[in-house]
Amino acid sequence: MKTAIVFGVNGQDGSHLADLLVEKQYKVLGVVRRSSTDNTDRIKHLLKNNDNFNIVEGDITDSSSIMSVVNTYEHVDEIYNLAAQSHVGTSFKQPGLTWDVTGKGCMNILQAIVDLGLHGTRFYQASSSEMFGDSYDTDLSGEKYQNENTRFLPQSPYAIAKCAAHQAVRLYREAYNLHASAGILFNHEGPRRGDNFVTKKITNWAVDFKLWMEKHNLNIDDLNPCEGFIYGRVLGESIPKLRLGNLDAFRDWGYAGDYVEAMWLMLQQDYPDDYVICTGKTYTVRQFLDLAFKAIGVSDWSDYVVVDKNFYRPAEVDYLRGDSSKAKQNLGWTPKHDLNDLVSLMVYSRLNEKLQNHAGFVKNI
Ligand code: NAP
Ligand code: G4F
Repeated sequence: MKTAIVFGVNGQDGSHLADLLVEKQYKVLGVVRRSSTDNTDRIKHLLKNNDNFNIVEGDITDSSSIMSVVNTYEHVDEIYNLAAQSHVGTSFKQPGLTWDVTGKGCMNILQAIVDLGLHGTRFYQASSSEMFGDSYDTDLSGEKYQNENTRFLPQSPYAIAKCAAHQAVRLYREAYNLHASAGILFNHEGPRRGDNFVTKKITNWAVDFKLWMEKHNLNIDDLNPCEGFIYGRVLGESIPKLRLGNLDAFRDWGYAGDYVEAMWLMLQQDYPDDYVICTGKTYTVRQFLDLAFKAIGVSDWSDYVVVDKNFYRPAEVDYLRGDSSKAKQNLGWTPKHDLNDLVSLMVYSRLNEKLQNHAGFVKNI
């Protein structure tokens, strides 16, 4: 039986990857930071039902903690580093912490692999399209894109830390002959996405808005949007508007469940390498809003959304659209879901979650 260690297992991607590895009959050890409250919501279903899935406490900023985690199994086939301070906006407010976790944390794991002499262990690093920042290439039709050959021009402390980690993977691969690969993943989302990323913030709000209208038996014509609130027919019936930052940024959004398959495929190759993983299509946040509101039956969201400068970042990444031809050719990987699927999935699972929670069911999406 193959063994894998997943750092960041309770995050969005970590939980999808753990599902995939368990399905492939791996014995999986997930690493979770200590928390004063329960932080295992996304992996509860695995903890309950699977003997081949276990978790252990650990922190990638602490080398001794990594050493003891990595030593748990006699032989580790694969180590995935998905742990990070992963919010770009937060990285401007906590640059030091972001550097320690998102940058140095990766180096700590690589060094542990070297120090423990784990030459048979394969390593995956979660690199990011944020590393491209303001940089792009242009294809023959004049369209902008980024691939493995596009230079990095990071625009946030997060992206700088990811670039450092990415370079560490290349160096350790060359210097120590490690089977270490990096997936340069473009934005990927789904029902398990953290609540403060833009897609989740929008789909959660849209569903809550729909349920609020239903609860109070309101139609669009009954609504009175003014200042930061939307009012209903009677006093006390109100809901705060959705507050967002820059609506004009372009992102290449895919489904997280598809992207973890690419991570696994990278570690099944004879040779380690770096791969761009994306859909190849790009949309603005504004277009994402259109789709999410359409999914709840609202054609014009402009009265319900406030553009709030507090959600702007000191520097923005304006345009991301990937080209994953290399992954298609070498890994046989292509995304299975498009943006319409993604929006439906996020909207309907939020609806499900709200209705099931209401009826007292346990959520497991
Ligand atoms: P996420 O949901 O924020 O998960 C990050 C995970 O890292 C969480 O489990 C978090 O645990 C853990 N973590 C944070 N600090 C840690 C520390 N010091 N030691 C150990 N674990 C720590 O992020 P995600 O969306 O799943 O992304 C997974 C990885 O891919 C991240 O490295 C992210 O930067 C990268 N990435 C993501 C995307 C995307 O669009 N999702 C695209 C490109 C790259 P807590 O729950 O305790 O915070
Ligand atoms: O959802 P976001 O916070 O994702 P962002 O910044 O693109 O980063 C995500 O994808 C990266 C891969 O490219 C990952 F490496 C990273 O870990 C993370 O998963 O923001 C998307 C866009 C940005 O342009 C942001 O300025 O949405 C814009 N936005 C507008 N209003 C907002 C908001 N973003 C957030 N989080 N919250 C808002 O209210």
